[in-house]
Amino acid sequence: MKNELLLISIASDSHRNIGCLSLYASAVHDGISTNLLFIPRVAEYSEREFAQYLADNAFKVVGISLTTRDYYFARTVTAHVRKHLPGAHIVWGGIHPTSKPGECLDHADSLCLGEGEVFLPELVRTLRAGRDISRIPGIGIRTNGEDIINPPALIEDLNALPFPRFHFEHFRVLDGTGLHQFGPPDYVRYARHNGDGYVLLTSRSCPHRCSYCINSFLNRLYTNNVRRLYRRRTVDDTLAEISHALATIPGIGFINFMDDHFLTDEKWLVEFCEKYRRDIRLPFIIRATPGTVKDRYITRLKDAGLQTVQMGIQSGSEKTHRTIFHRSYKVDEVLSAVSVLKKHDLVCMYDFIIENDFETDEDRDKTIELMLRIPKPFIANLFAMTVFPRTDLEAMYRKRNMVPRIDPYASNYFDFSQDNFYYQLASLIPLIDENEARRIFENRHDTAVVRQLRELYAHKMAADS
Ligand code: B12
Repeated sequence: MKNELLLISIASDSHRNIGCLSLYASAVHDGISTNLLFIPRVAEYSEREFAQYLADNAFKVVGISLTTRDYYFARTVTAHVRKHLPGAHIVWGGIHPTSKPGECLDHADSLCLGEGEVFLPELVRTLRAGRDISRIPGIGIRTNGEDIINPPALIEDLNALPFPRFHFEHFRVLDGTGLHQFGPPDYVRYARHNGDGYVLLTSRSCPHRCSYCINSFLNRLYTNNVRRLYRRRTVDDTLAEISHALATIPGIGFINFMDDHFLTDEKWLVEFCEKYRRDIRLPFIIRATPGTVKDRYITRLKDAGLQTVQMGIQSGSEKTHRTIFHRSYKVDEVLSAVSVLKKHDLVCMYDFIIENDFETDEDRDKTIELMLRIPKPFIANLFAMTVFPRTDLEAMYRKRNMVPRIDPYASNYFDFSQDNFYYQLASLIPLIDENEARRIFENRHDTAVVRQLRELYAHKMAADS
């Protein structure tokens, strides 16, 4: 059947929707005629163009992928599908429907909780055959006012999944220039910060459950029905995906591994470095956690092409790590990791959660003290704490009757109170002279110094814009 399924990604400014791309590959592998539509900029969305596209194609099933910040726009798109393609079955999937099925069932005909590569082809086949969809693992539906939510099944062997494919002829993008075929220029335009990079994952889930991360919820969601939550693809499967991408997408300049923990398994790393160096040879980016950065790993990875490491440091307060974040990092561990990365002359990006309602100024001082000890150059990614639905952090807020300042449905991690002393100083530490930064920090109770910091920060903001 032609044009049976339409998948819609509304991730802002991004075609790097790994989930959607993987679903597309699985549906096509299953013989389902599928189109993938990117709507990367809400402000450029046009109902008229979208309606025309729906009328031209008459899809039977429309799948929308959403995170929490996409919820309101997903509702708009869904309402337009209902209006312009009334017979279509609308299924929502992604982290938001997985964590908040109730409110999503107010809008979608069905939901996919958890991973969708097995679910989606099964849903399409079941609908095609006119059979009952209510027994599909991981489905959420509402019948007669009652929500049926089936426990999701986890995909045990990631290598068995077909890897993402950029079938440009079946990809569309709807933006300010209208609805058109997705082409290589869109690949670069909607790459967020990644330009000509190719983004992928070698693993899924996470052995840790940091309170602010969605894995603190997902680990609970799957606990009862899986043997092993953290799964990693083989090196060969990973490299086959990269080789395929390089053969299909023109001009890829680097590879961006999005795994939270790239450095988990030494045997895997040794094989990876050998084969990546031999077969791919492009610069690459990884993410790591302080406890896993070891000189012998980084030496090999550097030799294979490692260029950038992003690492979540988050706070300089061990108390915050232990009692709020539920991750057991020691300052010494962080300092040892940053010195290894410095030694190998890598581009270093460190994440810090600067605005945190549970911290005292004493904790915040510790973060600044730690930042002052990190060898430069480094890029500081500063975040204000965002509390996502169903995370352990959300439970902590609820327990203490506290309301987070940032709305995860609307804002983002960068939405700071601009007059925040710690945020201003932390933004400047990587950029200004160390003694100057130290002087400001040590005189932080002096109003003239605070004023001076504000001016320096305003100057930086003006330069950035
Ligand atoms: C890679 C990644 C990114 C990448 C790519 C994002 C993307 N859209 O794919 C980049 C760097 C661009 C990114 C950016 C951001 N991210 Co991000 N990101 C991740 C990360 C680490 C992995 C996501 C992933 O690819 N998973 C693997 C795929 C296979 O899983 P999946 O996406 O969930 O999709 C599967 C299922 O959900 C389901 N499914 C998904 N969609 C659909 C649709 C249908 C129809 C069906 C049936 C099924 C289905 O099937 C898929 C395949 O199994 C997650 C953490 C995590 N563990 O998920 C955070 C995460 C998704 N990101 C998050 C956030 C907040 C952001 C940012 C807002 C950060 C910021 N301030 O800029 C931006 C927003 C990006 C955007 N526009 O969407 C949060 C979202 C929390 C929430 N409740 O919304 C997460 C969960 C991290 C966290 N804090 O815990 N991110």
